[in-house]
Amino acid sequence: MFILLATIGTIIGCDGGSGSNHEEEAAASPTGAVANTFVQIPTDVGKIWARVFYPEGVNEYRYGTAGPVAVYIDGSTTAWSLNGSGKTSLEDFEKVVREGFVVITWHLPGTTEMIEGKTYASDGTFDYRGEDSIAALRDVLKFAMGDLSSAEGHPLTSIAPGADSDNVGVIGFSNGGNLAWATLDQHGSELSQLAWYVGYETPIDNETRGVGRIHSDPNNSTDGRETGFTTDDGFNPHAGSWTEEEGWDFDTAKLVYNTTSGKTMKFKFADGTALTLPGMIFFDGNGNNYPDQIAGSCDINGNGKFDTTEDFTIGGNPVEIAGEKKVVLPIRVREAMPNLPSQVATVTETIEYWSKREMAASIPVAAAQNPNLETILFYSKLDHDLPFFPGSPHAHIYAGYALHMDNGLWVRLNPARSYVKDLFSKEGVTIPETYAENEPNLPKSTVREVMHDLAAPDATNHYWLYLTASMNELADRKKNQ
Ligand SMILES: [Ca+2]
Ligand SMILES: [Ca+2]
Ligand SMILES: [Ca+2]
Repeated sequence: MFILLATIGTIIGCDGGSGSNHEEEAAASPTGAVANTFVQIPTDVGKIWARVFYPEGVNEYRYGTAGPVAVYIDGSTTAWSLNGSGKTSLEDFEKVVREGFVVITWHLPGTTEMIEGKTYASDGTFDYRGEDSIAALRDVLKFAMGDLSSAEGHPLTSIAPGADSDNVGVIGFSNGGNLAWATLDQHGSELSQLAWYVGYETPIDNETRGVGRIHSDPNNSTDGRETGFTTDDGFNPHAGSWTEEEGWDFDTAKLVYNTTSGKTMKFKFADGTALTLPGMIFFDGNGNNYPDQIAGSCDINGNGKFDTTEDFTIGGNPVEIAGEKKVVLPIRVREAMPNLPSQVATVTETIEYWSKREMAASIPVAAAQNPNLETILFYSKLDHDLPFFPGSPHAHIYAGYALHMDNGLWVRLNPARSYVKDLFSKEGVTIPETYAENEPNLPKSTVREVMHDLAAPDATNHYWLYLTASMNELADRKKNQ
């Protein structure tokens, strides 16, 4: 099966981005020109298309004739484009290259798209970021680290001569972070040269997702929960609690699967097809065993949030298991609901699915194989994906931080202020005064209760600047070791 992506926009290409700031910025390097090329990487699951962005001039790398390499992994559960995606544009990559990096983006197996009239089809079968995607990423990383040449027999340095195989890192963009860590878990011994990891608000495990989703906010223009943000009201009032020790705990008796309402659940698959399941799965706030909604929303009283007296519907992830299209729920939800249709993954299938798709379980294994890996976990007060459990602010960031600390990895919550300031000033933006400088490797007990205070201000418009600052800091640390 191939995944067809629409052609998106125009290639920004070698002539760089737009805006006067970029012209002035060129003073830092002779031209700041960015080149890019498409390349096929031979992997265990066939040839995978990748696209390499690099400085056009041989002396324009971060450290003169040499510079770090960043491998990008996009978020969501589906495929992404070599031409940029919703939250990451080619211009974002080009800004990173102007900091002296080589950036590699790539295709999941079974992904096909057309860019400027040419078709790019990665071999293999799209597997919703499972075993084949993990194998493909391993080999893309080996290409980045100079251990593997392209399908045409060319090493990365034949494209980008300054690519430093000792200074290679990964950008785990949102759910992309889970694929990164699953790969380091399964293939860490082959990837122990990987120097650094930058994460962007990755949902660390299936349990923290029980809190709801930002995109479920019933009204993006009102601040229903009075948090200071208008878009974080997709909070599940029946979520219960999350703790580092106990994980997710909630009242399972509130979970209901009702098939008599005439309502259905629709799930979209990567090949464009949809699976419609009869009935609805939901937390039953008012205890009537019926999914109460008005115009498709559980916000019955229209106050812009989901109240404990209102219902809250549960979504799932689409996947194919042994050729069958299925929907996967959070493990504890699935365990609490034995009588679901056959299109919902069984408990065993659910556990198997998540074992390859959440970084919580992978960090200890990965850390043991690569104890020198250094990480910056970037997050802001307004998380782009998940609200947080009351009493456990930004639990899914904290959980990742805690696992780094527990397993002896160097880790920092958000980049150093100096790196942020540098990039913001290049863009003509003032660094927010409230930006917190968090020392690396702060004890867990120091950060646990104050994760919200330590978070960057709302980064809606600047997340790529923060990510680039994080990459600059980690690459420089590696260079200076
Ligand atoms: Ca809202
Ligand atoms: Ca109800
Ligand atoms: Ca409400």
